[in-house]
Amino acid sequence: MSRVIAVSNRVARPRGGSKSAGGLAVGVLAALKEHGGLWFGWNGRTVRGEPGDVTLEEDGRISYATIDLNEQAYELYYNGFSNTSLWPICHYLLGFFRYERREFDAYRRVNALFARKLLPLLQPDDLIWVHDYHLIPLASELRRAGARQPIGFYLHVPFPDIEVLRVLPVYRELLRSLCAYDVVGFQTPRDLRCFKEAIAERDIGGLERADRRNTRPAAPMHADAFPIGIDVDDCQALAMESGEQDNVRRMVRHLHGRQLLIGVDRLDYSKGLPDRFRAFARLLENYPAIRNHVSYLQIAPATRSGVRAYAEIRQELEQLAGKINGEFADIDWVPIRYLNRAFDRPTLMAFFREASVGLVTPLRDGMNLVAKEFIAAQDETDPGVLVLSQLAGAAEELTEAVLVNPYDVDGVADGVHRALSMPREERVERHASMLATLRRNDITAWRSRFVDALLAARQ
Ligand code: ADQ
Repeated sequence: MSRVIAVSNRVARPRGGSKSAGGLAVGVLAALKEHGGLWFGWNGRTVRGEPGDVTLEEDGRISYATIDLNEQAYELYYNGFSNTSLWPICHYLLGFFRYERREFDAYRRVNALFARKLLPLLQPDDLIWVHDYHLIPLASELRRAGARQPIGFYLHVPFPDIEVLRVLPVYRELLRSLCAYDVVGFQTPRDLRCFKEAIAERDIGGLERADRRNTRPAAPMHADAFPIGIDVDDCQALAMESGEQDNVRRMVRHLHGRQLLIGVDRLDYSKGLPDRFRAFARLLENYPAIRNHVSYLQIAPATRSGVRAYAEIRQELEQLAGKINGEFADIDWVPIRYLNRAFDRPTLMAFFREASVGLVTPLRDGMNLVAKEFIAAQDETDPGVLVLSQLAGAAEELTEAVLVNPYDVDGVADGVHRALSMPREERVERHASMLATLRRNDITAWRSRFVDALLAARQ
């Protein structure tokens, strides 16, 4: 059987099995376990000078190969081009977009470094699966260095409409790099359509296919939608098993019988948290009868603290939560509890199960696995309701959620109110239908479809 070689910016080494590995890591690890394989990427450490040799660690059938990155290269490649140019473009958030040529140069250099370090570890039968926007040029770099194996790319974030993409000065170069892959995968049919439209412009795909013929037998690039799923049974089991944990019981005790609204996100401006906080305030304003009967718990640990916009949003949220609590709190009631720290998966799943409403309102999201985990964690006989942004990839599958436009503060408030008052029969029906979708399209389906596409590319 062919080995699978997963490549991503960071290597997520699991500590404590499925209890600690989240979304993407679960899928990648399962593929590596089944086929045997290697996970290659950055180890999370920066160094002053040149990065040293690859560190190899074995764990059963999986090897982890990691490298350091130079401090300055990391700053330009990761905080710079990846997260200040590409991330905002892919999320249609042009107010956060900035472009610097030297950051793009560093991005290319880090991709070339990844290719150089990975090449000696490859075997002829390997299938290479590259993850996410940090590594778009990796296939061209690997081909240039002589790799002949099938190489696939999976984009976890949205692929933007061509008119948004055109804001990026180097968009053509990136499109050409994408066409150097044998398989290109997106979250949703919408992303796929946007990609096809973009490469049809000036026949970028055709040009690149002609280039590829010089290095390896020509085969048409296979582009498709592979919506990422979750391990439904695992989420369900964790939610049920963890209900008696001390932190879960403490959380429930403090509700004093109130209905729980929950949000769990990385602290990221694309997740729509300030608008969500405002929508919660609007809910209390527009529906005063529910004051003191609901409690909103928002969990959002900081990420990407090297990017200024991420520090700013943290401050904005602290101020907003303080203001809303100041305005609406009572002597026995704090409306919003905003926790700036991470919780392990068992605790999160148990929190989801306790909640009447799951709030997932990103301004744009590739998929959003929290939406799917929330559904999986519910008690099927008395489930909570998902209030979901129409602009998340998950909304294309979870059509029985209460769908809202995250920019429409009154609309979100109405959606939450509707969710809070939804009769049990309707909740059970909607939940059952979404759970069936999640089972059909779970994490195993996702990775086996992608690996099959890579195998087909070899033929
Ligand atoms: P993310 O933007 O990180 O991922 P998401 O899909 O919501 O977003 O979360 C990924 C995983 O992280 C989930 O398993 C979730 O439980 C966990 N997680 C999120 N917030 C957490 C918190 N506060 N504490 C602990 N765990 C938390 C990117 C794309 C998404 C896409 C995924 C997978 O932006 O659109 O769904 O990749 O492809």
